[in-house]
Amino acid sequence: MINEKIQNVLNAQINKEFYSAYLYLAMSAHFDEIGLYGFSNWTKVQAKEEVDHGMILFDFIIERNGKVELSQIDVPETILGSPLEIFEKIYEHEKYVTGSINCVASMSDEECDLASRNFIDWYIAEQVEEERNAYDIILKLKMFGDDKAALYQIDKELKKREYNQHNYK
Ligand code: OFO
Repeated sequence: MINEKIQNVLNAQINKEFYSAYLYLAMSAHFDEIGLYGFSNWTKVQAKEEVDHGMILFDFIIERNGKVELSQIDVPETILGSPLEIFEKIYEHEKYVTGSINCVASMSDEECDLASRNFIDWYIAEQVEEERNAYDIILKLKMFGDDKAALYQIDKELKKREYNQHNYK
């Protein structure tokens, strides 16, 4: 059975993953409103992945005979700014989530909960990818974002992102 301290941080992490989904959905709606449909697609796909992240935690707590406790999801901030500013926010947010995942890992070590420690490794690797994906788009936007034709090309590229369900096992 999972210990209570780890159960609490995993439940808190579920909330953070679903908040992330809300945040990306708010961004997706904003990009739709201004006609950047590729950016909208990219952030919508990301929102679905965040739901997967939350559900993997949900299933793990149950698998460990623990108790899932869902809490209120905050309303995401109003999304304003250029695509570059929004992706800088995404990068900051993902760095925050990485910090939170790292805390779950070190707490699992402290509590000698090796099953949770092993489980959270998947998230540690996932966060490397999440940060890199956002950073990669920031680099493109910094290089070409002021040029409307280039922005149109980046938007077309982001339209190609497809959702693939994330599974832990
Ligand atoms: Fe779940 O990784 Fe982003 O927030």
